Amino acid sequence: MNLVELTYPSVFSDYKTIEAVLVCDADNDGLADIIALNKNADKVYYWKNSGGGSFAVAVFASFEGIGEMKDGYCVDMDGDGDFDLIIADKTNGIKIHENLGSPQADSGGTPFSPTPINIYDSSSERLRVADVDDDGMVDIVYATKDSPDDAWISFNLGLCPAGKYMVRSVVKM
Ligand SMILES: [Ca+2]
Ligand SMILES: [Ca+2]
Ligand SMILES: [Ca+2]
Repeated sequence: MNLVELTYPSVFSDYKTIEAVLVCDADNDGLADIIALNKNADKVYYWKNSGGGSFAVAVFASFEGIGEMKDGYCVDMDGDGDFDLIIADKTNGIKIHENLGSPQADSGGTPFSPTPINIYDSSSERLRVADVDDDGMVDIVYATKDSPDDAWISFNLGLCPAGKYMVRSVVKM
């Protein structure tokens, strides 16, 4: 097999404190967009994929409850067909920003709600998602600084009558 060196465009540079880079089709147009979490600037950066290898200029979103972001994940938490944004924050814990389906002025033009759904309120640095209990709904597995020897799970309970999804309180492993 012959390997070739690829050239590639630089989507972002000079962002020195980005802690996590996420890729998902946030605006549901069939093209993967880029989201970066800046731990020191308290900002979520969002590059919309314009097609043909180019990306729109980043927008900078400030969400409620952001302190020092360390990790994140994009996944459809509520099963409505769009990617929601989960953030693990060293200061403020685990929060979900629901994808509302259209650009939100209060969240820098991203489709994510600026107001989070709180999952866990204390220091969290890493998270993963999986349907741990095999009920068809994605659950959140994470580590916290308060309890460094343990992993925790928040189980997704799905839609409640008000049309919002809920997550059961943490289960210590
Ligand atoms: Ca897109
Ligand atoms: Ca969703
Ligand atoms: Ca589940």
